[in-house]
Amino acid sequence: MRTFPIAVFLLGLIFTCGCDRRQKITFTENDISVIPKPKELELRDGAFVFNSETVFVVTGEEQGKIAGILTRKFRTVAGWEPEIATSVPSGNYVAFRKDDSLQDEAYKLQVAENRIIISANGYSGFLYGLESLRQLLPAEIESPTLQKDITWAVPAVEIKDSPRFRWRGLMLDVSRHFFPKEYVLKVIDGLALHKMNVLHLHLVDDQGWRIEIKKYPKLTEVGAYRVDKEDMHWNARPEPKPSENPTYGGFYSREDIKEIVAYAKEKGIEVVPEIEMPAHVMSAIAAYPELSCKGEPVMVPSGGVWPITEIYCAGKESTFEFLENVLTEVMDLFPSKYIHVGGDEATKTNWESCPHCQKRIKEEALSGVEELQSYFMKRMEKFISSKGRVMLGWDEILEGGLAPGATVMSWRGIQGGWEASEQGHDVVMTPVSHCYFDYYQGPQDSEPLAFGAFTPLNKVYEFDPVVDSMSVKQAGHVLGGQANLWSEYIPTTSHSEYMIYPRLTALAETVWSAKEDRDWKDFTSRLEQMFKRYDKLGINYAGSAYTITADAEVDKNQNITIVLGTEFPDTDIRYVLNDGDLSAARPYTGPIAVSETTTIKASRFEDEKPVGKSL
Ligand code: TNX
Repeated sequence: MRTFPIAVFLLGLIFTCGCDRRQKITFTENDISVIPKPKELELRDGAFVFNSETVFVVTGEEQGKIAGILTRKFRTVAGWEPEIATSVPSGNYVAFRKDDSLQDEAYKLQVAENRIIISANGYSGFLYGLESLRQLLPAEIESPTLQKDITWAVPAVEIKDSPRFRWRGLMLDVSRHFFPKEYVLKVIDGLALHKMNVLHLHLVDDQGWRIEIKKYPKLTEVGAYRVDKEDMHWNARPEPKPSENPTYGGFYSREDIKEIVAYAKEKGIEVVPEIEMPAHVMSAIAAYPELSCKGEPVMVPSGGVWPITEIYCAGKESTFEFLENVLTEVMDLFPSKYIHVGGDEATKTNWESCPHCQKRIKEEALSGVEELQSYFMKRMEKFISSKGRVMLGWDEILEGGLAPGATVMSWRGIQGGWEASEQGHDVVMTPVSHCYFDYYQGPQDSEPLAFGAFTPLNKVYEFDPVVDSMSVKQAGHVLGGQANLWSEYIPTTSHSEYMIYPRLTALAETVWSAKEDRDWKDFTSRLEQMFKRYDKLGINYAGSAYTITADAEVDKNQNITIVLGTEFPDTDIRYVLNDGDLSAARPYTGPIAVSETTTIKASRFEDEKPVGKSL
């Protein structure tokens, strides 16, 4: 990575050459804030300026689709739309060039004053080249309305870029709370902006079955709805009574799923379905009680259930027949290489006392219920791999022996991923320590209710899917990383966005960019530019990283000082003591000494004005 002078020169119009577009505009590196950070970026002199005469030159329908993503934006914000053509004009064009020497997903973006060339070996590379180009344009390109007096200039650069990991994912739990299809499509747009390429949909859990299955209509008729107890804390919701009406919920029809999958594909994203088993399935058992050991009726729970004992029976053949039928329909709808079958958090007390399960243990010469779960998962793995797909499961699938072709998603920490990779299996790292976006991202008293643990932005930025203690061989099995957004405490789409952004921005950089390029200060300054894009895109991101925190420090002489800070370096914090007014605030330059009861009022300032939450 080269460094460039920091001073900002915007020389504006130095010369105009007959046509409007040959303006001389000079950018500096500070004007460039692409996230995730490209591998190599060289700033050149000058700029390319888009105008109504600009042409996108494509070969074939796929490139046309990619070009359309940006040309449509110009239609909205500029009132004109660059033409998409197949022949190269003399200048003022963006051309896609196939370059088979580049690896999958890699791209080269060359911006010169008279033309832009995006080179790649295929769809994803072209798409990522375009996404980088989009981030080089003024943030107004993201606006939903016509923008006046904007010069659509892009700095002359040469970018050579490719991802560090091939799995760059986000999981949405659409079971604990259901989110409409339109929101899922919006999340896909957000993922594409960050060059993420996997959307994992957690479609099944105790509190709701969210995908239409033709052969088992009750899964959604019954399993998709619960008694509405949304006014109560998730873990304080009483068991529903048969007299109560299940009205709260929803599901994706087959048509919805097809639309989501197709939309995601256009944005370079694979949608990986998760069909949980053998636990987290009370919604299915509510629909078809015979799937459990006891076969007794249950209702879809309205909130938390712990421990999870109401699970599929692993003894009856009919359970496997059901699951194979369900997975067959799921695989018809999702072309993804990976099919996630959950496997987590099964409490197997019912298996201990179930005659069917005990018979199975005996017949298969298994050591007990742990190995019975392993039998269960191995059977599913055989079925899934017979269809040419790869089974993926949470790290519990290691217990009692891992199925031969399985890939492991390591969530309880890194240990599962470590072990599975040592056994020669591929892994996706999603440790709770860095990747759980249902955890708090700021001080609890200034945040909406969340799962009671803490994953601030800077913690996410420290994530590394490869652990130091892994051998080179193990590291080779790490496909990448993923954030998980469990939705027990997230009832609305705007709240969901709040939990995703900007932590997704940090995660995207950890799974795309080179590890040695990680630089918190540089990241936060680029992030501030990204916030402008989020504003225009109507994304409800969290400003939690700006929240001012106060820590008291006591030295050995009992002197007390108060340290103020935010997650952002160089924040302009100002404060007043006791009853002072913020308009008279003085800049915070270091720890504040206090010797008696003192009230400190502090705020972040921008352009001499207090912004965000004050403390
Ligand atoms: C653990 S991660 C779970 C989920 C919860 C989550 C809450 C995993 C495989 N299981 O069922 O929603 O914790 O953070």
